[in-house]
Amino acid sequence: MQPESVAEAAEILRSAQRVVAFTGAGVSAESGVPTFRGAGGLWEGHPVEELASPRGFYADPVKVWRFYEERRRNLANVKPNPAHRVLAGWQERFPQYAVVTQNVDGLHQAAGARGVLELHGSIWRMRCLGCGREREERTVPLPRVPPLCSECGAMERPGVVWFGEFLPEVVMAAAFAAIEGCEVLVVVGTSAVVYPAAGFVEVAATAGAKVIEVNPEASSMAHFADVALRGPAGELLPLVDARLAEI
Ligand code: BV8
Ligand code: ZN
Repeated sequence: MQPESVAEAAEILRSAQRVVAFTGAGVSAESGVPTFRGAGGLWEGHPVEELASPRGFYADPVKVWRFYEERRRNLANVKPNPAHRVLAGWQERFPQYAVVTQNVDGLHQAAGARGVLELHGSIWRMRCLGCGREREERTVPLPRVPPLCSECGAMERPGVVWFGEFLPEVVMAAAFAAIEGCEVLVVVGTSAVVYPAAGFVEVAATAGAKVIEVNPEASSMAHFADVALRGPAGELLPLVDARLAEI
């Protein structure tokens, strides 16, 4: 049985030319990656400020690195789920398409998505605090924590955007352009409470885009949604994709 909203979502997408998928931690939930907020969330019991902010890092780099190492270790064995695969597949379907994610797990890319705009960076990237060198590092566990730059010997930090830090300018500009110009914004698995990313939903809606939300719960941007698919993305996105193939 397909919820009526699946048919409505497919109808909105059917003739769309410019589509953006905007995702949060919920799109990776069915891959076994804990979300941030809600029961068992990553921030639960963890003082966010101490673990995902520059001040927290400089106060105790080893503690923060241990937090990121544990997430890298958990992520090393997870695979993309059907939601990631549908969103990657849509790059063949829509002439203008972008995946804009708040996630740092790299699962959209692992599912085959290209040109993914990572607003909050990547847990697989490191940045040297001395010379600024950035590198991809997939080794788990790291040979040493905190890692040191092989060029200048200074300490490296995770290549993610912490609270109180600006989002990467180039990525922000590309995301803004894609979202401002899209006809349909598919918002998948985000509570939409972290800014400036969350503000993208209002940008799209104000620019006249149709908004489809895929989330078991109503996010704080749900009032912008034209259609709400209230359930797990790993189940609902394949239904929308199948429906698109029929119409
Ligand atoms: C900034 C990377 C300018 C790290 C993250 C005071 C001082 C300074 C700044 C602020 C301030 N007050 C407010 C701010 C702005 C702040 C902010 O927005 N805070 C919020 C919490 C109020 N933002 C910032 O600081 C940003 N920078 O503003 O710079 C500036 C500079 C200086 C001074 C002032 C301003 C930087 C924000 C980036 C932070 N980094 N992550 C890391 O990962 O360790 S944010 C973190 O939250 C993750 O990236 C995550 O993606 C993001 C958003 O969370 P969600 O993805 O939405 O995940 P969540 O768990 O919340 O929700 C999951 C959803 O999935 C739920 O709705 C659930 O129902 C749903 N779901 C569950 N299962 C499924 C599902 N959906 C579908 N299918 C399922 N199966
Ligand atoms: Zn260096």
